[in-house]
Amino acid sequence: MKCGTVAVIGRANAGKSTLVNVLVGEKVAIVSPKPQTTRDRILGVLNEEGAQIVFVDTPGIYRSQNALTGVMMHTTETSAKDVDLILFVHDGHKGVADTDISLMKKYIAYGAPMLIAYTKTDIMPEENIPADAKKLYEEGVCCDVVPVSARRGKNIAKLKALIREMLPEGEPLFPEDVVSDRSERFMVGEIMREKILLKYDKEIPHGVAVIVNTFKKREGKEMYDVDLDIVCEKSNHKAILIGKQGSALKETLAFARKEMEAFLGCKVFLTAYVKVKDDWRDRPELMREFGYGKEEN
Ligand SMILES: Nc1nc2c(ncn2[C@@H]2O[C@H](COP(=O)(O)OP(=O)(O)O)[C@@H](O)[C@H]2O)c(=O)[nH]1
Ligand SMILES: [Mg+2]
Repeated sequence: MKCGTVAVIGRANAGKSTLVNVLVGEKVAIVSPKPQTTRDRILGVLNEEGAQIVFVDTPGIYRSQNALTGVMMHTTETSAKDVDLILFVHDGHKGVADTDISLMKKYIAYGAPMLIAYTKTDIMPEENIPADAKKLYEEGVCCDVVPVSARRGKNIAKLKALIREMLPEGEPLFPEDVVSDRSERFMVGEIMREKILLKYDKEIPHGVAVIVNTFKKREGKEMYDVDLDIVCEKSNHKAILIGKQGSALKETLAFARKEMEAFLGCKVFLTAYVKVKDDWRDRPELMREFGYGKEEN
């Protein structure tokens, strides 16, 4: 059968995690309009008749600003090596700049076959697509370009078929019922972080880490107890996260709990405390404590 790993590479916010979720058919990675949403390497596994495709969602391509983005960029780079295929995700509605072309060429040079998913075609004029494809071809980006919309599900079947074709024959790496290498415990923390990314503005979400202290099913009950620490970088951020008489936090927790319940298929009793750890994103020992830069969580 066709089996292999596909590294999903591209700029921050290009739409990588959204595309991986759509390809896998389940939410394996959180998504938000803010860059730096994905901090870890996450595997999403697509099982089909005669094929297993393992997508490696990555944090994306960054210029390193602090120790955390440094680790994130390192994760992206190591993920792009030793895979069967690189799926380069390009945000089509932003056009094609010379810097995009040099990035694409850089990853082609890594040696694995490459395919470009030119995404977000739902929010751009259709006539730009052939012009951009021509530009890529003329500039020597020698691989297939597939225009898709992850949001609308457009051309996803075609992309999947092409990926499948390009993978080698082999044995599956995961059991058939596995969709992600991440635990439910990890996803619950990520769901919390996604809701914070969606609800708060500016620099607050980027400085937030979520630590899962408790993730436990109640004995004999269809219910999970989840206790989290929401760690932020500054005490004024803590005040904003909590809001007047706790109102902002309450809303965010309710929002997160709803999705956790849908994800786990049962009730969740959610508690969370907001803590401040000054500038943790520049403190490698704290980053490690929060689980960043490790292969597994
Ligand atoms: N209109 C449109 N928006 C998209 C599409 N794919 C992703 N997005 C949005 O782009 C933003 C970044 O997506 P995300 O998957 O987190 O990007 P990543 O940083 O590359 O993983 C989110 O707000 C998504 O909802 C698409 O096909 N069409
Ligand atoms: Mg992402």
